[in-house]
Amino acid sequence: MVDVRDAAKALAGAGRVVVFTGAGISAESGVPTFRDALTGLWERFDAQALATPQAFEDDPDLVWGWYEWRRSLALRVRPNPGHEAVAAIERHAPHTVVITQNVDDLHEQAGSTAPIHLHGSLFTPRCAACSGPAEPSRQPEPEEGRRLAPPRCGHCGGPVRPGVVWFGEALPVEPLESAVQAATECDVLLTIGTSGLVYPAADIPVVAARFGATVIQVNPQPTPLDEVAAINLPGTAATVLPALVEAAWPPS
Ligand code: BV8
Ligand code: ZN
Repeated sequence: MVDVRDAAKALAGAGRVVVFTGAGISAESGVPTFRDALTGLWERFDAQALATPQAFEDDPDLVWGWYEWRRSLALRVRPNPGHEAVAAIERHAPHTVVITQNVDDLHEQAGSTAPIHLHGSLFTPRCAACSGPAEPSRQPEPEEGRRLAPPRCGHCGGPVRPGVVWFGEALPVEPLESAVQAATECDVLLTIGTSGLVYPAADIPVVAARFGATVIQVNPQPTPLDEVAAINLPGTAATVLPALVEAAWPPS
């Protein structure tokens, strides 16, 4: 088991905490990461190529079908002990801000109050033409996935698109500003399950370190954030995080 004592000491002593997460925290719930090869209808595609305005323009049914498959999967899976530990940190350390790159709602399902979604959500579709909100479907999608024509906007008839940030698109201003603000003010930043390769999100742990925070990384693999982190915990979210919380706040 990874030695979490130093990390637990830093966490228990922190006034302000930021928890920054990527796809790795949802891996043990059964949600593929962006590093994992795609399956089914999309196996011959690269996630980074599909998650673009160009791909949606070229083949809207393929891309809409992919996001509906991911939404349906997110509805089927459950938060894991990693997500639950993050919610526990919020209870023990009231000045905690959760910032995620994930578009699933597993942090919310685990009890996290208001995680900042830097890259949007699978549950907030909108019109690609007038940006009017659209109702997310609750229908299950077939396991192997399918092409699916995007619904039409009830207001202008335009195609509905996923409420996520695609590569080449600017991040929504307010969430990004709140995330950067929290990073400049925190004493400890926990970065969990991210490869730290996608910008500007990957700058968040760097900003925190630059403003004097202790950065703690939880990841079974090395990443470019190894250099930024004062403490590296080489393990999985669902195994390391519960141990870290128990060491930081031993049950009385
Ligand atoms: C923009 C939503 C400009 C959609 C996503 C600077 C340098 C280089 C390139 C750029 C740069 N600035 C901008 C760019 C371009 C680009 C970018 O960063 N490209 C990279 C790839 C080189 N950035 C953009 O395009 C951004 N927009 O720059 O706009 C602009 C400005 C003004 C006006 C117009 C335009 C937009 C980026 C957001 C794209 N959308 N998601 C969707 O989900 O479909 S990004 C998406 O990929 C995720 O949200 C996430 O951010 C990223 C995947 O990364 P991770 O979450 O880290 O996951 P990954 O699979 O990579 O790694 C998993 C990790 O977990 C691994 O390390 C693994 O070891 C670990 N792990 C595995 N199992 C476990 C585990 N850890 C713990 N426990 C486990 N069990
Ligand atoms: Zn519209």
